[in-house]
Amino acid sequence: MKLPLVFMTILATALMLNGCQRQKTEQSAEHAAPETNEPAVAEAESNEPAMAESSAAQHASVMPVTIEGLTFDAPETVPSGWTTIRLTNNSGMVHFAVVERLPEGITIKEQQKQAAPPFQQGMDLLNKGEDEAAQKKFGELPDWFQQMVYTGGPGLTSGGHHSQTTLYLEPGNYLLECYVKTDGVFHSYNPDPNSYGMVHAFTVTDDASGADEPAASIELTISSDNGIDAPEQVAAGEQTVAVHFADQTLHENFAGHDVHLARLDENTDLQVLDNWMDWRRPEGLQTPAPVTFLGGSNEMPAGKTAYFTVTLKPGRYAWISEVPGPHEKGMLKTFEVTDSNSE
Ligand SMILES: [Cu+2]
Repeated sequence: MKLPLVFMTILATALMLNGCQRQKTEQSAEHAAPETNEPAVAEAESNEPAMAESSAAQHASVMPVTIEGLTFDAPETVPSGWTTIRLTNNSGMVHFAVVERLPEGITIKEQQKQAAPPFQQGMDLLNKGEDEAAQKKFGELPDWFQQMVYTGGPGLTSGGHHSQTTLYLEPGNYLLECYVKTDGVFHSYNPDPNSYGMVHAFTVTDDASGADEPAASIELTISSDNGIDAPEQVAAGEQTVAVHFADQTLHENFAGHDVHLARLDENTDLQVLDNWMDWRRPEGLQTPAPVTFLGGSNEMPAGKTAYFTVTLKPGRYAWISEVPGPHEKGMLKTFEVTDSNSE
C-alpha cells in the first residue's frame, strides 16, 4: 500500500482540496469504470454501524468521511486523541482510506507531484511486464517518502457500504489516501497535473478530544511470524474488533501488513482473492473486487491498536491483509459468523 500513498501527499491543503477535488471528481468519472460486481446499496446493512446504543456510554470523537466517485469529503481539522473515522462509500466501487502522517514540510502537493507519478509510471510498466524498468521507476521516489508514517484508517469498503475504524491520532499533518486501481490507474493519481487524485489533507490539532478508547468484543493480532490470529467463530451482531499490530515490516509490495474484512459467498475463489491483494499485479487492487469488503484497519506501526466496529450477519468471512501471498503468510484467515440465538 505504501507506494500509492505518496500520491495523496500532494493533494493536501484543505482549502485547495475542496476546489481541486471538485474538478477531480468530474475528471475521475472518466477513469472510473462502473463496477459490475459490487453489491447494491440495499445490501449494505451487514456493516451498518448500529452504534447508537453501544457507544452511548462512551465519548467518541467522530471524523465523518464520505466518498462520492473518486473524492473524499472529510474535515480539514480534527482534535487529537482517539478518533472514530466513519466511512460512507456512496460510490459504486471499492475504496479504502489509509491515514498517512506527513513528514515536516511535506504537503499534499509534494505527494501528488513527486510520489504519485513514479508510482503510476511504475505501475504502467508492470502492466506491460517490464518489471525491471518498474523497479527503477519506483527508485525515483523522493527521500521523504520513506518518512511517511502509515497510521491505520478504514480498510477496504465496497461500494454502498459503511465502515468504522477508531485510532489514536497525534497532532500533525496527515493525508487520507485510496490507491485502489480502476483501469490500471491508482485512484490517488490524477493524470491531469492541475487536479488531485483520491487524497485528502487534514490537520490533527493540539486540542485533545478527550474521547475514550473503545472497548473490544473480539481480539485480533497480526504479526510477521504468526500472521492473523483471531477467533474462528464469531457471534452475529455488532462487534468491535481490537486489531493489534504486534510488529510491522515491509512486504514485497513496499507496504506493511494491515487487516481487511471480506464477506465470502459460495462462489468465492480464495486464490483469486489472494492474488487480488497484491497491487503490483495488473489485476491486483483493481476494481471490481472479487468479494464484498466491509472495512478493517490499514497498516499501523508496531505496538499500535485500532478498533474496527462492524455489524455481522451469519455467514462465511475472511480476514485478509493487503500483501503479496497473504495465505502463505497466514494473513488470509476464514471464519464463521453464527446466529447468536442458535448457540
Ligand atoms: Cu479508491
